[in-house]
Amino acid sequence: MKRLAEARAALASARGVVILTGAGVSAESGVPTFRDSSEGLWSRYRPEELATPQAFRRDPRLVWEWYDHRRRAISRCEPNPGHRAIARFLVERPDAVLVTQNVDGLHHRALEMETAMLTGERDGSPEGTPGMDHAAARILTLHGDIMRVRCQGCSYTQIDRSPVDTSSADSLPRCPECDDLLRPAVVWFGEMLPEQALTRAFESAQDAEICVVAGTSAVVHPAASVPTATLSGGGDLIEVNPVETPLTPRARWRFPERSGELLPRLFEV
Ligand code: BV8
Ligand code: ZN
Repeated sequence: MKRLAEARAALASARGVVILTGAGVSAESGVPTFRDSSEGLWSRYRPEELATPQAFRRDPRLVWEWYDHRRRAISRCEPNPGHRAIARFLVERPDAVLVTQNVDGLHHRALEMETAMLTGERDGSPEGTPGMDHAAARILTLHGDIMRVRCQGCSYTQIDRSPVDTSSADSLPRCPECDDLLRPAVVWFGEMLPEQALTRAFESAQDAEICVVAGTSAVVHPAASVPTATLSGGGDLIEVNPVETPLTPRARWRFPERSGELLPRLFEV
């Protein structure tokens, strides 16, 4: 389609590309999006009520039950073609930066798969594509990692994929250093985003000529403001989302398609 050819040409000639992703990019991997992860069992709570420090203080068992449910679901999911296309673009384009709101780790797993494939294509020769080694450093994770836990009392933190025993408040995971409660190492509503990642996200967006926004309702801030930094720097937006969002009116190209279908066609180098 003509608009896709135009958007692809703009990406090819752009100096600096930032990609912002949200839960919609993981939907085709079977990860419930943030709004609909409040389906079924969770329909009586809004995520904004569970993903808060107040909710954890009030009822840590309930909050851990919700996260344990999501962690188990995510551990059964694989990166989809949308994740793979973004990962390959990051490797091929050292001027590309990925900013993600997702906490499922699927972008990193997609990059590992692409890197293994590209290295394999070079029959495992040590040097990869120039962009390969530092591509992971160009993935900025704004809202944390659902498979990581951290202590609410000290600096202890650890990747821990094991199921959580939420049968009682006493069975919840505790810190091996100070015995305080452990919590999911994600950013809750009302909490600050990681300073360095957020600063780099806005700086990259300001300098970018194009920001691709995929799979986000663009209502959670400050992440949703990243694309506007590209606009105020004179750049353009490409939006990929079956549903309109507050950014839609400002997108120069908009593709109401699913990201798993459209991104491989948009990014194929
Ligand atoms: C902070 C981790 C301040 C936890 C998450 C009023 C105005 C502006 C801001 C605020 C306000 N009131 C309050 C705030 C601040 C608040 C906020 O933005 N609230 C919103 C609800 C209004 N923000 C915060 O609290 C942030 N912190 O501001 O701190 C501060 C200042 C000083 C001192 C201290 C503090 C922290 C926000 C981070 C919250 N944590 N996640 C967890 O995951 O459990 S946010 C959560 O929402 C997820 O990370 C998720 O990614 C994110 C956004 O949702 P989306 O990713 O967009 O997912 P969603 O389901 O909404 O949409 C999916 C989209 O995909 C849809 O559009 C759908 O159409 C599309 N889609 C579906 N399938 C596909 C698809 N697209 C393509 N292909 C498909 N196949
Ligand atoms: Zn501790």
